[in-house]
Amino acid sequence: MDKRKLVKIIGGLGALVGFVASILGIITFFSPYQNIQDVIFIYKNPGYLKNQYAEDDGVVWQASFYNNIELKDPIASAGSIKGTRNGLKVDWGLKSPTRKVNSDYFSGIFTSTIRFNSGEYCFVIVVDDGAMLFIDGREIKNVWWGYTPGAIYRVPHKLSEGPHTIQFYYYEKFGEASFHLWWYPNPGIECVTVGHKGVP
Ligand SMILES: [Ca+2]
Repeated sequence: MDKRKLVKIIGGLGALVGFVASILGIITFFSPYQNIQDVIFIYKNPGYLKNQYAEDDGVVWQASFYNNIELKDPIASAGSIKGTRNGLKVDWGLKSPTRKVNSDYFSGIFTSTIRFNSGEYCFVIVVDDGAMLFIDGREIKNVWWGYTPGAIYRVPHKLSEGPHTIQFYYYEKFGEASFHLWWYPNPGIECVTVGHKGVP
């Protein structure tokens, strides 16, 4: 093969790779997910998000709110909040959670004791602005650093058969306020710990 032909072929392949990479980049940019692996995972599992957002059979969580972002006493408001089938999802938008709580610069602790089958679970957090997750008093996820648009934080965690106490610490600095914590059993390779505070 002459040299010019070879250069043309290599150039063509390079352009193709560049084209595919930019298409993937554009899809990722416009999707609500953090990276291309998330986009591919959701694409391959079309029922996944629908199942995770199911609102039936929610359990009750105890909630306490503070008018600061450090969970510092006194409690400004306390009550209960209904969760989803496999987690807790709230979206306060620009509003405050209750009449006695700020619409910005507030924090809250959400606690529930939930019965699990034994096995490994993937705990997933989407949060605006920051959160920490404790299971049976042990910190398993810490993303207490501020809102990262599109970020989905995951952590695999093994549980024994029976009730376990789930505690979700949350804070809102300003703008929109929302979080979604959920879990599913038997996670695959998509469930890896990234973005833990102090362990990037
Ligand atoms: Ca916010």
